[in-house]
Amino acid sequence: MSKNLDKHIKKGIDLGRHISITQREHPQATGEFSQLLGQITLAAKIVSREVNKAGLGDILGKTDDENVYGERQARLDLYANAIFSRALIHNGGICIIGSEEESDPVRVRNQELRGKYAVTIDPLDGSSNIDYAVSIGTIFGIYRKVSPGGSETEGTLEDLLQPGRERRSDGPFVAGCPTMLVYSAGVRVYGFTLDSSIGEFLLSYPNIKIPESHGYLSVNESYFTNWEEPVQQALKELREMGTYTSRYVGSMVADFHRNLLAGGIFLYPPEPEVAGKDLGKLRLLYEAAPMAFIAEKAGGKASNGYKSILDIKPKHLHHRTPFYAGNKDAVDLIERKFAESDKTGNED
Ligand code: AFP
Repeated sequence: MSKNLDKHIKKGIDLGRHISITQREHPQATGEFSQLLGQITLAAKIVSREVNKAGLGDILGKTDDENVYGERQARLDLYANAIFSRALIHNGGICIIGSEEESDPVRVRNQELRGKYAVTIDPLDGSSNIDYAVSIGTIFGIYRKVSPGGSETEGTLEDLLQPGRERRSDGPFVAGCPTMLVYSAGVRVYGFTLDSSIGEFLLSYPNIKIPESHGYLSVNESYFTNWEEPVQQALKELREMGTYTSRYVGSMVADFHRNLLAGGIFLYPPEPEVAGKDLGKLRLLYEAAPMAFIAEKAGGKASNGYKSILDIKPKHLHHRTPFYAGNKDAVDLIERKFAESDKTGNED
């Protein structure tokens, strides 16, 4: 960001104005990316409104449907998926969406609506917490279309199965108290807080940097005995350092967001002997890669124990990965423990 533009990025400016100022950094920009972010913001506001009044209507609870992972879908999951899909398809300038709630990608068939971006989305992460007034949120990721034909042609799987490093922008939106939207377009990480009285996201964190060497250890410790030794040892050492303490919500957007601001590490290790969890639980495309992008842009790190999450090329839409993200020193320690162990590594 040039110094000249920098002076306009002050706390309190609204997201729309922020997007238009930062767009001036890119003289070649056509405004399509800004339009896409605008649509994501609009959908985030609608979902936030629904999440905050959940309980009052009939939107709580589970449906009889299951997603592709065999998890029962919550009503609010499906609602959020529908709101984001509609906002993105109709006015987002995208060619394809990969959603955690859909087994197949959704292609934009209408050429007039189609644009040069591909989006991945977990419409409501932490949805098993919906009924308990715990913060939940959306995780989105934006790639440029790489399949041939530009916006003349429909998006393909190739547009979605790109390593995280190719991402154009990522962010979580956390619907809680307060509701926040965090995003990075590749340089800084910005945080906006929703002022519900005026319905605008206002800049509250102009340049988020994850603190170093202290904070929270966020992991579901009930699986401890299922983890590999390097993870167990690293956690033991982190605890012994005395600068880390434990906090786990069980809603990654909330855990990760707290650690981004206060420091710490979020872990979802593999459980090699547990069916379906040999690579952990988190999905590379929808959960791990967008959070890794934010972690790295905020000066932290995200790894699968062996290499950066951003360097893993997804094998398929629902590829899972072990995930360790947060303070650089804590993630380095985990990588070191794996490197010292005699494991050959679960490369990806
Ligand atoms: P849900 O969206 O099904 O609630 O899953 C949330 C999540 O992917 C992530 O947000 C949590 O950190 C993690 O699962 C919690 O998993 P455990 O219940 O195994 O700790």
